[in-house]
Amino acid sequence: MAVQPYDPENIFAKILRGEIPCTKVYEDDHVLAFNDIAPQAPTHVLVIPKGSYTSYDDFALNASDAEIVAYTRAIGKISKEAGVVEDGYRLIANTREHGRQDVPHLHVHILGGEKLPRMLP
Ligand code: IU
Repeated sequence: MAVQPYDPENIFAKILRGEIPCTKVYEDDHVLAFNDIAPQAPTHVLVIPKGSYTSYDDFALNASDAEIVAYTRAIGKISKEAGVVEDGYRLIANTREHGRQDVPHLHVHILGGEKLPRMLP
């Protein structure tokens, strides 16, 4: 399947434009984070870059160094502020069709607050 261009009508783009509300947990110049609407664990935060990046590969290959540093650092900060660092947590970036990515704007899930089910790999 061909790589699709960024869709500005995806739900996270609408959240970034303020057209749809979210429960914000963190924001800086490059990053927004909010609670997942259907949490799969006591802590379930989605962290998104503000730039229009479809998926992890798009971001990693096309974002500026400043955006990449900000995003990486924000994921660390939010995990710490959520209180999951000591006991542990999981980061997930479902990517494109085979990765079962539903929303085509890069998002990393931060999951924690309980011992999570084992998963592949
Ligand atoms: P995925 O990795 O693309 O499958 O994850 C999308 C997530 O976005 C999923 O966990 C949804 O519960 C979540 N979500 C949301 O938080 N708010 C929304 O309005 C919609 C999806 I649509």
